[in-house]
Order: sequence, then structure tokens, then C-alpha cells
Amino acid sequence: MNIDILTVVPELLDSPFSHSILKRAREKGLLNVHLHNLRKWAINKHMQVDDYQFGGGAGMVLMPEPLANAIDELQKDKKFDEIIFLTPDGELFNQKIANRLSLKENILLICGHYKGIDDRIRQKYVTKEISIGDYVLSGGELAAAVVVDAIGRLIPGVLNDETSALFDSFQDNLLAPPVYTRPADFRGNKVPEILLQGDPKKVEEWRTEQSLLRTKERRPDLLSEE
Ligand code: 6GU
Repeated sequence: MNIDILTVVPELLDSPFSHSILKRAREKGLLNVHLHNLRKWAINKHMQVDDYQFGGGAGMVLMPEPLANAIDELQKDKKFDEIIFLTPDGELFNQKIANRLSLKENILLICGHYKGIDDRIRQKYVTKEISIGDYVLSGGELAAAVVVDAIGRLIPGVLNDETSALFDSFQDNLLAPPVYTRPADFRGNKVPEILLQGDPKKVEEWRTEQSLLRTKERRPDLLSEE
């Protein structure tokens, strides 16, 4: 899978994909992330990519020309399955969207900044708009990092049996059960006995029960989703 990211602050995204699971995914060639600095398509020698908004009001808006020229140029090389704009007024990101996106071949992520991007770009180019939660970030970059991480680990071949995504929280609308490791007795706090007895069927039942309990307690809303 190829993910191209258009941003005015590529530095913010240097590190998030260079460690752990995503690093391995890139090394295996299963995930290719390309960062593009929007200023490469600036309209003048002052490297301008933003301007005041028509009608007045505080905050700059990313201009349509640099974005359109950037997207046009990137589209010469590949046909994007989705052109996604990261924005607090987008569709709320969740595991279902991550699952779907993980099956795509080419994705372009556009990170807004300041007040956002000229709406004509949203109408002409953008195929999907995503928000990662009901709060405002100063730009789309950290949201892009979240989306790429969530998608990247789901790409077939990235996780092995041990790290399998099948048992993640949310994969079946249930939160994950609690986990424990050695020692079995930590300062008088003992690991649930059933996990030590070595009966895989009992362990499985216990985990399902714990998942349900946790979900009922913390996220009852998940249980009523289809
Ligand atoms: Cl995708 N962008 C920004 N700027 N803020 C956000 C967001 C995205 N999702 C939640 N808050």
C-alpha cells in the first residue's frame, strides 16, 4: 500500500512511521509512506501557500492552486483510491473505516493547517473527510499519523499471529480483556487463577466475559452498534 501525505509541516511526520510495527511494514515493502511539502508547489518566491479568507475573519486558508497543482502532479504517477482530507468536521474515524482503508492500494492524505483549505479543493478533489475526534488540533498532521498507524498495522502481512489484529479492541465492537505477565504475584496482587491453569478453553471464556464486562462498564454505546 502507498500512502502519500501532503503537508506544510512534513517534519511533524518524520518519526511516527519509523519505529516498531510501521517501521517493519515499510522495511518489508508492505507500506510505502511518501511525505510531500506543499511549499514545493508554492505560488511565488515567498513560498506562499496560504492567504486571508474572503469575507474577513481571523486565520489563513491554504490556497487552491498549490493544492491542485500538487494533487495533479501526484496523480500523474498513480491513481488514488481515496483522497482524504483530515479535518475536525470530517467523518469520525473508527476501526471499521481503518479496516476498509487498509485494503486500498493508493491513498493520498491532505493535512490542513490554519483555518483549513479552500473549499473548492474539497469539492473537486477530496473523496473522503476524516476527523479523529471531537477536539481541535492545530493541523492535520497528527491526525494523519493516527490514521496511517491504524491502517498500516492492518495491511495483510504486517502483523504476525502473535500481534494479530483479530483480537484488538473494537474489532468486534468489544474492548480487549485485561492482560498480565510475570510475576504471577506482584506485591501481593495475584494474576487471575484461571490464566495460570493452562486450559485454553477456560481462558478463552474468561477473556470473552471480561471483554463484555469492560465494554458494558466503559463503552455501553459499542454494544448497541451493528
Ligand atoms: Cl483530522 N484535524 C484537525 N486539525 N483537528 C482535528 C482532527 C483533524 N480530528 C480531530 N481534531
